[in-house]
Amino acid sequence: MLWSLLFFSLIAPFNTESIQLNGTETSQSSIYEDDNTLKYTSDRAIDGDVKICTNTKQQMNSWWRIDLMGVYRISSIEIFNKASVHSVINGCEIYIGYSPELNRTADLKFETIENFATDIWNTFKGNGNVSGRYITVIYPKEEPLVLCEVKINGTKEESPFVLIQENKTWEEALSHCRAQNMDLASILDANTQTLVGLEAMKATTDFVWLGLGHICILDFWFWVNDHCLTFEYWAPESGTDVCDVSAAMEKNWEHHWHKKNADQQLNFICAK
Ligand SMILES: *[C@@H]1O[C@H](CO)[C@@H](O)[C@H](O)[C@H]1NC(C)=O
Ligand SMILES: *[C@@H]1O[C@H](CO)[C@@H](O)[C@H](O)[C@H]1NC(C)=O
Ligand SMILES: *[C@@H]1O[C@H](CO)[C@@H](O)[C@H](O)[C@H]1NC(C)=O
Ligand SMILES: *[C@@H]1O[C@H](CO)[C@@H](O)[C@H](O)[C@H]1NC(C)=O
Ligand SMILES: *[C@@H]1O[C@H](CO)[C@@H](O)[C@H](O)[C@H]1NC(C)=O
Ligand SMILES: [Ca+2]
Repeated sequence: MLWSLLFFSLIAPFNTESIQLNGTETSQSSIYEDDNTLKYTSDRAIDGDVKICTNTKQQMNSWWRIDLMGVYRISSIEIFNKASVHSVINGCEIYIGYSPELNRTADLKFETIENFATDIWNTFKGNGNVSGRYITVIYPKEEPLVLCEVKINGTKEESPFVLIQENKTWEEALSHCRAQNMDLASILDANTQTLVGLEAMKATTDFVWLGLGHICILDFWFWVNDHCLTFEYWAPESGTDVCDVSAAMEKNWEHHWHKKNADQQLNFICAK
């Protein structure tokens, strides 16, 4: 009994799980097509078969990317390539981040691939403490990128946000959250922006209310829970400030914020 307690307390900090990749989305810079018109698409890196591979065209900065559909702290990334032409991928860089756009400046580098060996699993551990939603493998050379199979371990970050699939004005939405001891969601950084975005994807309306209100006469934006507006993610064409607007996040893709008439009836996101 004591021994097992000791055992678990010793291994607990290093506990990680293999991430289920079947609900994720992959993409890559281009798709190589062979003489039989077989397309070497990005999903072939997570199909469970080490003999079936992705392959981009030969180009500078070829990349492969996975959207984990959640925020994870990544503890290891394993890559298997069967021996064949272009299968040694030394020099590739692995990035982890929150940016829906491919942007190496915004992302954190996990590791640069070195000493890559074919026909075995190559394990990359980074520094064991990098979080994000997107993992990108970039080849900063003029080479095609080949990946036969990728496995990822990490810990999923619990989200404090919950989408309410009811259509309400901004004021009604705020009351609804508060009646349940919650508040309309505040976004303070790229991490919370991503967690809120993941909830917004489930909405039945094209936009969802955030806890970001506007005082017209002062032209002042405020989070309903009094946090300072330090991080901003307005759509480029979100418009000039007019009266009676509040901020809503777009359901799709980049999850930019828009200024919407506060009387519109939208789904909304509460924070626990
Ligand atoms: C990933 O996690 C699985 C358990 O889910 C474990 O068996 C495997 O050894 C882990 N891989 C690494 C590289 O730590
Ligand atoms: C992924 O696979 C697991 C186990 O086979 C299953 O429980 C889960 O529902 C699947 N998820 C998706 C999004 O398909
Ligand atoms: C990439 O990210 C950096 C840092 O977040 C940002 O300043 C820059 O505008 C981004 N570039 C693009 C093209 O989005
Ligand atoms: C991981 O990083 C976060 C934020 O960057 C930091 O707060 C935390 O202490 C780090 N944890 C470990 C175990 O290094
Ligand atoms: C909310 O509005 C959307 C879009 O107009 C609609 O599809 C959905 O059924 C509405 N939901 C409810 C609960 O009324
Ligand atoms: Ca495969």
